[in-house]
Amino acid sequence: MKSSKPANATPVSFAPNDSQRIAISEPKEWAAGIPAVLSAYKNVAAKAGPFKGSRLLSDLNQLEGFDCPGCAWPDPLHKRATFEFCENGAKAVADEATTKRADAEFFARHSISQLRDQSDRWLNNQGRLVQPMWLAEGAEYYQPIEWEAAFELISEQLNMLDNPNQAAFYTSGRTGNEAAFLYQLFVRKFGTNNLPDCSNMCHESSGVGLGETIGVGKGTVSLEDLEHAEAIFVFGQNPGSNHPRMLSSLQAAKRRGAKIVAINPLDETGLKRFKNPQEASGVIGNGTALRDLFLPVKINGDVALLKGLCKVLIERDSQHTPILDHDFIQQYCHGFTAFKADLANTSWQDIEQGSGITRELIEQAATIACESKKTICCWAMGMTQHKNAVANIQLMTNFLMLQGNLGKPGAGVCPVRGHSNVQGDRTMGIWEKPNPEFLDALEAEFGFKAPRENGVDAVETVHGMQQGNIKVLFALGGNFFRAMPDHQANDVALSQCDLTVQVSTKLNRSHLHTGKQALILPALGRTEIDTQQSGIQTITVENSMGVIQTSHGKIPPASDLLKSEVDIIAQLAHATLKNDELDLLALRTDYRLIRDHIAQVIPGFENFNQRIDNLGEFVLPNAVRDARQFATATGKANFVVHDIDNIDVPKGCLLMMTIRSHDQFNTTVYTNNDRYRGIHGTRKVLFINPADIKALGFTAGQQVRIRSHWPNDKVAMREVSNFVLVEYAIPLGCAAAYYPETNDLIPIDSVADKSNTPAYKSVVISIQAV
Ligand SMILES: Nc1nc2c(c(=O)[nH]1)N[C@H]1C(S)=C(S)[C@@H](COP(=O)(O)OP(=O)(O)OC[C@H]3O[C@@H](n4cnc5c(=O)[nH]c(N)nc54)[C@H](O)[C@@H]3O)O[C@H]1N2
Ligand SMILES: Nc1nc2c(c(=O)[nH]1)N[C@H]1C(S)=C(S)[C@@H](COP(=O)(O)OP(=O)(O)OC[C@H]3O[C@@H](n4cnc5c(=O)[nH]c(N)nc54)[C@H](O)[C@@H]3O)O[C@H]1N2
Ligand SMILES: [Mo]
Repeated sequence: MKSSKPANATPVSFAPNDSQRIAISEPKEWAAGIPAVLSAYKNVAAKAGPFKGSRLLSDLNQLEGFDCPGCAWPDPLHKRATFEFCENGAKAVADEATTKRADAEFFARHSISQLRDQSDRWLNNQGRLVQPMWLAEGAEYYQPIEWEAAFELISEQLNMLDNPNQAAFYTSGRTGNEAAFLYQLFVRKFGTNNLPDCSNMCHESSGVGLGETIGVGKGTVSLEDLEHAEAIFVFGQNPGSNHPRMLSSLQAAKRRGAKIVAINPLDETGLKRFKNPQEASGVIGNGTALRDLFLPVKINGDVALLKGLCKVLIERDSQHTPILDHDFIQQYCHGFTAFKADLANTSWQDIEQGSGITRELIEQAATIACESKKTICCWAMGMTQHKNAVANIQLMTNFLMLQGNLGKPGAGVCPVRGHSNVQGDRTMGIWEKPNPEFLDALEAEFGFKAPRENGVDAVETVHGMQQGNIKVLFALGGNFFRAMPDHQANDVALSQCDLTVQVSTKLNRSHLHTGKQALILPALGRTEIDTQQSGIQTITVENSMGVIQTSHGKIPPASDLLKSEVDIIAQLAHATLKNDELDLLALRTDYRLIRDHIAQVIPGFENFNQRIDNLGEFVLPNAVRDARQFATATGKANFVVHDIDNIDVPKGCLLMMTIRSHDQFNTTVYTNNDRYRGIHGTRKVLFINPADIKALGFTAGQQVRIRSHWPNDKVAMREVSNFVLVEYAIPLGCAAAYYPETNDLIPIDSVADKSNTPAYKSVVISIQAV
């Protein structure tokens, strides 16, 4: 059954063809409504079966149910509607609760190279992983392995390393707080801070940017604030697909008279009009118009746009009509004079050219800000995944600071997080750059010396593997290979590792691009009942607005062989840290014991168990929101000067962003459709302005190759093929394609300044005929 596999012998297919009957239609004018409800029920019924399916939906996001494994959008505090879920949450749940199984027999039938030729959709559709699998060195097929043997193999490889920094421990954002805390404790006891996570690819720029400007790397608003705001600016976000429940909050704000401004190269359907499926009028009526103003900013044009907005606010401010909050600026801010001087020196020509938005439109947006006493900026990946992403975040914060829109009801910053517990994992210490106070508290609680040297982030992990400095990659969830840019670099890097381990629920491409040996360890999902020695366990998560909530699995596990993430980490720690006096195995018997430790180590978690026993959820403190305290170097909220530094796009090239469709969760592709954008049957499309199609000498519907260009690229040519040109309302010179099919076009070194986040949304491309 086995054959030898020299690294990279087979041509690697990074975007296998998976197109069905392709149909392209006009983008939709409204989101949700009946089609969303039907889609939710159809998905759970088809994958989990009608009985289990409706049970799942009735437990989803309920106080006694489980937290949605989809996005991190919050639930209303201490109250829930009967149906507190969205279409895409239902898809995430259905996908986990599928009745299909990728078992040992499946792996015996499919070699690694055969599986590589399959699409992400096909891989995910094979069902739940149900037993530990091992890929021996040189083998073409995975084979079953006992849990004990798997832990022994990992501990043996870890203990063979010259030093602990030769291992990296990745986390994706579905991991609950208890598992995350235990994991970082194990990793630090093992002796490294090499804890890269999906945050490095996601909101890292927000954390870095906000840390410098306001001293808190998290958002400062609650759900209530959002619903009471007078103006909401939504930058670089597509909530209709990625945070559908946010539309209900926007609707509530609108009904109270708020104005909404959408800043996006695409006029996303979800921000146009919303038919709330919870309401009768949402089913039969016309729904609620959401955005009042749409600014079709050029990709990467937000710095220029924000400078324009701030410039108008300052120019319009006078004694007669005060626009700025001078008391706030005086008392709480630093650097205003330099910021004001920089804006005075920034010409309208540069602003218009850099943003692609006319002064007139920027003035209109500024008027909405001027008329509002409570403004919120929301944002997601459209702001964080560019070279100048940190500047984007800081200028949004500065824009709010001008009018004192921080630390008061109805106002503030709202970075909308991705994975359901990505924010919580960071709070629990999943961070390659831990702060000293955290490590001090960890040492005091557990009586050991924690490593103090910073570890590697996700991009540095690839570099480390490339250079042979990292030899073991352990991944708690996620799809590291596929989610990262530059598959060519990443494939070679991974193949040089001695061992790669994936703790997973579903089959994905990271199981196919591995180290010399590889393991798949199947884990319980969020929806499943987690039984340990002391009984059924509860876990906790932190949503995008700093609320800690409980989650209780409700359905029987997909297999008796599955282990919880807590159990897996405890057993791995036990096997690896052989003479450790702390009994990590004891902690898995009752997750309350882990929470007692968290309460001792992490500020804001005092009396953790009692508080969740009483109310099921509580709000973490936030110095900016609660007390207008800014833990920055100056002790104040900082205005920061940034130049307009647009990406240089050569003539004949376009700037491409990589985005999500309505039917995927990150690298998990459910179908080849993107209902709101009018795409059916394929993911290999390039959205492009009709005038650009013409100017470049192509025709709509034509199949093309996409090539990327980056001056410092070490790879001679990057190309993906058979993409269909789709005419779309997108600014001239811009294009969009889906992630992850286009990830190989992005060089590993093309990253954001300071945050090191891959610049997934600033890719210079050219198109060629096939
Ligand atoms: N159903 C579903 N839900 C999800 C996910 C999923 O894949 N599926 N993923 C989860 C995760 S991990 C995350 S991080 C979030 C992602 O949520 P989003 O950030 O909404 O996801 P993207 O599709 O990356 O969308 C980015 C948006 O930014 C815009 N954009 C791109 N470049 C620019 C720019 O330069 N300027 C401006 N102003 N806009 C720009 C794009 O047009 C697009 O509307 O969603 C989370 N929720
Ligand atoms: N080009 C491009 N690339 C991007 C982005 C982009 O916008 N453009 N976005 C980036 C962003 S924002 C993010 S967050 C990353 C996402 O990066 P990741 O978080 O690494 O990727 P996911 O696709 O969310 O991971 C999916 C896998 O997680 C596993 N899984 C699901 N649930 C569980 C669970 O409960 N437990 C365990 N152990 N495993 C589970 C399943 O096996 C599934 O196949 O991708 C990044 N990559
Ligand atoms: Mo994300």
